[in-house]
Amino acid sequence: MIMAKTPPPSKSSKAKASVKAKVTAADLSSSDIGGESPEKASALPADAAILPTYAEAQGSGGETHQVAGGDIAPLTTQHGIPVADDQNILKQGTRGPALLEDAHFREKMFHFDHERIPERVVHARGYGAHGYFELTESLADVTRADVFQRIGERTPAFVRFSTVAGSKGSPDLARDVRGFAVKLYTQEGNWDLVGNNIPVFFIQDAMKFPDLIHAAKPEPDRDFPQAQTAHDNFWDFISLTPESMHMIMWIMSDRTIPRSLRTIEGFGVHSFRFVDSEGKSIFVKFHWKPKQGLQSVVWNEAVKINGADPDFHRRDLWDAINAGDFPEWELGVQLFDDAFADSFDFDILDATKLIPEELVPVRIVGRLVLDRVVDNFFAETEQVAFMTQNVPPGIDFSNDPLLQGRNFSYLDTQIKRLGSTNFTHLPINAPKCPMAHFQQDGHMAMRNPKGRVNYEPNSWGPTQGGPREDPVRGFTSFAETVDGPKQRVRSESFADHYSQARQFFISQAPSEQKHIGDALVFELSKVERPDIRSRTVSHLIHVDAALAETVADGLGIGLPEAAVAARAPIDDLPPSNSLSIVKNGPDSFKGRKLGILLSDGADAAIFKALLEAVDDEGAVYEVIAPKIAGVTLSDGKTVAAKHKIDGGPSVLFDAVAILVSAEGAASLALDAAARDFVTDAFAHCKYIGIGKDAEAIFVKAGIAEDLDEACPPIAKPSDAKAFIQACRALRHWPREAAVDLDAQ
Ligand code: HDE
Repeated sequence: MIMAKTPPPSKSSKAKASVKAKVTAADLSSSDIGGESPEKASALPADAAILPTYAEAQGSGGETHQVAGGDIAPLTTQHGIPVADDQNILKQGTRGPALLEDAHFREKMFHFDHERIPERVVHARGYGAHGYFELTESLADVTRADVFQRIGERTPAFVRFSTVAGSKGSPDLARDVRGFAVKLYTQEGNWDLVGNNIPVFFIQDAMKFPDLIHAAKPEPDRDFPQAQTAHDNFWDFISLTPESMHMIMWIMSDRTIPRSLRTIEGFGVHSFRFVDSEGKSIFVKFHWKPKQGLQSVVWNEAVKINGADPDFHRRDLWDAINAGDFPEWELGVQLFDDAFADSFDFDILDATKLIPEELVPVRIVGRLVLDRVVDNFFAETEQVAFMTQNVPPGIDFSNDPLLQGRNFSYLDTQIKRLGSTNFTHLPINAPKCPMAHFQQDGHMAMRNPKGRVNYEPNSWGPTQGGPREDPVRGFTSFAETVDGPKQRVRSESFADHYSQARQFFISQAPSEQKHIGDALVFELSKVERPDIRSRTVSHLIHVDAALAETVADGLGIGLPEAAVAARAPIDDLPPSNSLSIVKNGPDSFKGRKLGILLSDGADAAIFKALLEAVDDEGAVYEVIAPKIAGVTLSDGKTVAAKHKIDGGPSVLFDAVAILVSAEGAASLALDAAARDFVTDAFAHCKYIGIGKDAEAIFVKAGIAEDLDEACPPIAKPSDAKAFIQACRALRHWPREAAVDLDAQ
């Protein structure tokens, strides 16, 4: 690299540089720097040190960006030509115009200009990881799918979690459905189980999907609100689409504000088919059940997490996998036949309905473990292409009109998004089993068939003629007999819109029911048109009269007339425990995070005991302190902090402990961020361990009088274990009544 220097340095002037102040850019006008003109050069003070070259300055902090003939591979262009200078455009002289001849610059800039691809039209924000699926129970009796034959066999997997409505840069804790898309690279082709963390959907027929998504996304004239359904267009569509009521109960529940991607369930949603080697078929619904248990945050916490750490979920997954705490899910199947389908109160082809586990138990047949983060986000998570139509032999579709529509959409969307029909050549999308076909050419073809033959049938024989159909091993659709007139119609068997919404609501724990009411009031309070608010409530009356009253009251409106129901709801469906998060939480604090607020002089023995207890439980901790450099404990040892207090609010932790000296407490009591730390933890019903001198903070925060049994003292080291064990309950829901006016 050439950097013009003026005047040329003599040995003596270099020596002076070490003792005299250097001339900085601020001392010179920009036109002075690097100038060639001798007049300008002479304007420098006689004893001025020479500015270092760019390379010298870069090197002064440690590594330099240049190596001359060393061991490190040289930077090259995309065509492999070694690059000597990656800092400066090729120009005429030192201050002249750039030259078109600079192929390296053009290549670098053009490539940059093309870096973005269209984000997914839905599920734009996502995060993926690699792992494997291991079969624990053979399903050979009901399906010929290769992946379900051999117990103990592992199939490579890639999973992408996502939110639905927000754009790629939206925050993780938006109230939204989570996508749970699994690609299993089976030995008979890729199987994409493209599911959600909710077992039902908003609509029954794919025809309505563009309308649903238009209504949920930012309103088209103003392009807001981003990543939220709390606006007129969404609720207008919903209130005019009663089939969405069951899904509405789910999305207004805490399912849509999960604590972690590791603590969500996954569902295939639709009824699929298994087909055995004799062509016999049985229906199947797929479930992923997290070993970590279900867990969510509360709404006020979600709002604050979005500000404190918009990447909360992706960071959590990244950290857990890198720490070796591999998230795991069990794969469960609900199997049922035509006789069950005929006797069921609802249509098994209707994706707004689920089959309660009490009616058809979930049989656990395998486990999914995520044990490797991606090497490159774009190459893997962004370019992965899931398609519902990717099912290997032995798995088939039902006639669910939503699934049928999806099977059209996904291939089309990948071609648009990835820009070529050859997206299957990308390593993340390529099958890991043998593959042979005659599809060829197109943009970015990387794997065209070898040899002379690119068609079939051909007469080039078994060695040169290429692949052939295999009627035995090949995919064969289930030979279902279907009859009827061609028509656009919704089956009468899809007409009950409220019964399962009600069943979901009555299956919730009291705190969960309260959250559903709160969420409805919150969302509808953001809706500007009163008629949309009351039309929504008119549907809730069919779900649960008390819920409708709570919401009407929260909005300050009278109870409207009940909506006209397409079919009278069944109001005595029994509650189902599997529908509640609280009833399916973990029984340990494993994989959870404790935030420890420390000050100088905090009790070292208690701190040590707390870390041991956290470790014993399989949990993790982070230290928050007034300064990022950390604190000096009572034994004189220093502990580095992970967060300065205003960068590590308590919303980032599952539980908190306050270990401070009396002096530390007195000074932290004056700090708004420290007071928020404890008041938020309290308001979000978290467990709070209170070190012996911490009281002043709680007094100043105004909650000292309210502290309850979930705020135990940690006055001595032996208290630490009991505190961490108490944290297993995750939240102290009875406190909600004390911190929420609506609950009093
Ligand atoms: Fe999707 N959906 N969807 N969807 N969906 C997409 O495909 C679509 C539906 C789901 O991490 C798109 O690659 C239609 C239900 C997930 O890459 C698109 C209909 C369920 C993901 C598309 C549905 C899902 C998508 C956008 C109704 C749960 C993210 C980008 C007929 C069972 C996959 C893309 C990933 C993505 C279409 C309904 C789940 C446009 C037409 C129901 C998890 O093809």
